Amino acid sequence: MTGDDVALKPKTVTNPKPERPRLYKVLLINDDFTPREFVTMVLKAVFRMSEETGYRVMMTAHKFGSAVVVVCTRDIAETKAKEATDLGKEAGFPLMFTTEPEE
Ligand code: TYC
Repeated sequence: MTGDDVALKPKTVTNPKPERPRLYKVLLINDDFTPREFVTMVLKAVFRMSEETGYRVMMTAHKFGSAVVVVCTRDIAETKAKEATDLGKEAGFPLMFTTEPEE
């Protein structure tokens, strides 16, 4: 037997498109203790925001309870959220950044 007579299964999926990686939001959560200036400083340091953008995002969380800081891959979102939360912890503040998948 040479194998020449084996019927090949027709290909059903031609060139499947590569899946786009799922995106995650980093959320800033309001609290009653972390000073506004400190929150703005963390947003500038970790998320490279300008003073104006950092202040605006901080005030959005302050008024509404939370604010979207950035949308990115899961890996980057989790690393940045931890880095920013740790800065608050080191300074003795309950500042919290969380991540969640985008719809
Ligand atoms: N609510 C805080 C205060 O009045 C400031 C603050 C804003 C804290 C946003 C956390 O995510 C936050 N000092």
